[in-house]
Amino acid sequence: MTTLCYAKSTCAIGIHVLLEEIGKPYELNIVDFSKGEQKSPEYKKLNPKGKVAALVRDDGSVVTEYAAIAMWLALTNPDKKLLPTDPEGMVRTIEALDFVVGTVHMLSWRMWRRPNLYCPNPDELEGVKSRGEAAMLAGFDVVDEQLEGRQFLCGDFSIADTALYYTEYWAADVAGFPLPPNVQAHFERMKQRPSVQASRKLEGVA
Ligand SMILES: N[C@@H](CCC(=O)N[C@@H](CS)C(=O)NCC(=O)O)C(=O)O
Repeated sequence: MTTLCYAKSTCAIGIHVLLEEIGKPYELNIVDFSKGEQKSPEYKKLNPKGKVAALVRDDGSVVTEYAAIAMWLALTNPDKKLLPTDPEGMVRTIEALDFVVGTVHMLSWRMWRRPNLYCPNPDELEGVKSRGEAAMLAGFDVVDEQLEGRQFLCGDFSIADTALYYTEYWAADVAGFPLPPNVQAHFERMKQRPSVQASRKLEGVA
């Protein structure tokens, strides 16, 4: 059965939301970061990168990287309309998703969350965190403009919105950063979806 390698408070949250949107049976392989399981030889046999999310497909093959997993799920479940089929719609969706994953998550949040990976000097950690926070909020400002007059990032709900949701969750619920108005409204809209409610239940947040 399709299995999502998942750890709490990680970007795998967004893939979990997608699996809930699709509604087909799946399993979770909970990877316990507090025990370092993501770097264990056993897990690295599944994903040599030692990261989540990773999706084990029905044939046992593994897909990693948020965009690739999300595209796979969207393309193999076309009835769920998670990715536009016209070239312009598709490219705009990937553009929005990649900005969230590549910039808001990887180049901003990660710096705030794990400043020690960027700087060995303990005296400079707070400065690194501040730069990560500023970069994340600047990223949300870009997203805020894109959301002006829209319910979802690319008009209709898509895989890009699930990526935005996990970064909103981190910013608002984990870090307590203020979200700009359109992003906050998107976050509230996402929390109305049963898929996101299932995610929040798993994460243990209201
Ligand atoms: N570029 C990857 C990023 C995956 C990633 O960084 N995952 C983090 C959790 S959000 C992780 O597994 N980190 C484990 C570690 O660094 O030890 C993707 O798009 O899926």
